[in-house]
Amino acid sequence: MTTPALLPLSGRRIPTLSPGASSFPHHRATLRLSEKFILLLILSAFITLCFGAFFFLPDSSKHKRFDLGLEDVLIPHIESGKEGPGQRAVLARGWRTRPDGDTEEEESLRDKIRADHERALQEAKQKLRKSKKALLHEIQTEKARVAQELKKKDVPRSLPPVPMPKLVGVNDGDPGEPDVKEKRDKIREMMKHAWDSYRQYGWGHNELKPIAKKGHSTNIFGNSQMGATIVDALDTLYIMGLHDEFKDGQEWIEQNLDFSVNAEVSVFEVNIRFIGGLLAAYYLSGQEVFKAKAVQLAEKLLPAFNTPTGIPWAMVNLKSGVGRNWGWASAGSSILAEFGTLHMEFVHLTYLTGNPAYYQKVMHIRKLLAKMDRPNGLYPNYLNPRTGRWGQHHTSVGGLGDSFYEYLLKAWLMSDRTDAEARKTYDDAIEAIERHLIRKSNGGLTFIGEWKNGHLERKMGHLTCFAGGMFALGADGSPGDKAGHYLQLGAEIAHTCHESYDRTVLKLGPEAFKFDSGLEAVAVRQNEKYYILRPEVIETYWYMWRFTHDPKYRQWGWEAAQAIDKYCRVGGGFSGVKDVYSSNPTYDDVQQSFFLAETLKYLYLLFSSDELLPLESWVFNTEAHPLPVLRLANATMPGSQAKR
Ligand code: DMJ
Repeated sequence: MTTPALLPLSGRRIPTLSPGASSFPHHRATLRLSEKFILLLILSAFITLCFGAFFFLPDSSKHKRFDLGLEDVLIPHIESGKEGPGQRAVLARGWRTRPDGDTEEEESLRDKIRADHERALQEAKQKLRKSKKALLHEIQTEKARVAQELKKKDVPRSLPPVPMPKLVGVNDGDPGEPDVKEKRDKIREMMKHAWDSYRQYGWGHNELKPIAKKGHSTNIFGNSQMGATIVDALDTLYIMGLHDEFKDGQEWIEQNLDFSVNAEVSVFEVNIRFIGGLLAAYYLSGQEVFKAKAVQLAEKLLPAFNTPTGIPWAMVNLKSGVGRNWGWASAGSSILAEFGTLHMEFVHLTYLTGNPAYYQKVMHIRKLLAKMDRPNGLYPNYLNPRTGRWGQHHTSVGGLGDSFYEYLLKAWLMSDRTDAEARKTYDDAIEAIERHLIRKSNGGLTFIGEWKNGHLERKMGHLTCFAGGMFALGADGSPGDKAGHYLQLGAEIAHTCHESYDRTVLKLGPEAFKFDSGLEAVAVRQNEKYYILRPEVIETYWYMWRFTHDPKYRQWGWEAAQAIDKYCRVGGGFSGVKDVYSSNPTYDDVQQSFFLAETLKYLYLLFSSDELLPLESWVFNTEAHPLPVLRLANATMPGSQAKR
């Protein structure tokens, strides 16, 4: 269209001008210039018009589609005499094409477009008048606003209100007798030292290096800095009445605990320490923030269950949701004590949120295990989440197996003893364990060994010592007339584990001890002689104390507390020791978060009255976080049809 209009400007027509033109070359040239100028003006006016028409005229094709769409929806109803919902309003607004092809709405649409253009132009002009500094400031403010919005999206929707279970026994637990009170005060002082040191040197880090006086973390938390010690310690602080410290921890959680981190964490550890810790803090204090954070974190763990079998991966990346298993685990397996230690927390999550997903995930695991063959009735520690087959046939009530059995029993207790399936599974498993793994040493010590490919290894781990408490806790409700038997078994394990402490120089227990070749409850290998502030032996003392009130359990607990204070206490907190048989121990320089969550809590409870957190109303998760019994006798959990 433009090309023909430009042709006259070329030199080809100039020779055809009037004869006089040659005698007035300059004038002729002037005339030609004015001519060009006028043509140029006309041309630009024409182009402007075209552009104007292009931008300002409404897109009739869109209108056609819109009309068609509405008619498609409405006309069948009109013709059939049935008016669709809202149809009258649509017709009244006149969204039909008039015969002249123009509607009032089209006109008003055009006006609106014009007005919008005008406003945008004005805004742009105003912006350009501003200084560079003011513009930069505006951009920053806008960026901050968007970031804030995005953050808000991460906060879970407000959760449905649920009836709070009746909380019994959240009190001071004053033991009465002054000498017991004095011991309890000492434990509280130890907690203060551990907490204050972490507060000063490791705040916000997962754990503390009490000698180097700086933060510490292990691979179970990936490269995150999620304040594991704060979350793990909260309920202990609360129970001990350390309310300023509790508030301090709460504030940190409110302001800093963020799970949108690119970190690959252990699903099990994060569940028992973080979710368990947050839920317990929520129930004890009633502060909503803990519940909200627990749910936020739980949502981040759910992708770990996306495996062919629904058996979760051991680790999950909190940001990407990608899961995998530990490289050292038999043939890419998941670990029994890891995928089998989710039930308590996940049932509470469903209870608190009304979201059946958590309950369904753990019930699916239970159903799947129930269908599998078990060698000698025993559960191997390894299960491949891709194939659903057992890995190496290695069974343990210590590391890799322990809390799986614990959670079967506690699922039953937590359900107000209604989850009969859990109780039966526990009873069957314990029966097989007694038959194949529990023996008496030549010196008369009852121990729990490990089953490895058809033979019994006569070695017991510090971790296994928790089982004394478990047997005592499960005694009431055991099949037949075996309550006395299991209480006795608990007492025997407590005694054996006490021996493992008593036979060392430091009066602290080794990581593993043997019952072989004349050895009784002592460690042999150098790398089994360490004590890393673990709770299991003290945990068993506490359960045994609650069920028997035999004073020896308080006595043994006090011996352990004194040994910890004497040999593990350093300027910057408490440290593990590398050799409990050496009078001159070296430190491992780690203050484990479970020392505050479990070891000190069980000691404190040991020197408190039974009215503090009674076992009829509270069930402690495997990290010693108390969760209330859910008395749902006539109710069913949302989604109680287990599915993935
Ligand atoms: C804790 O994290 C838990 O008790 C877990 O079940 C096993 N071991 C550590 C403490 O030893």
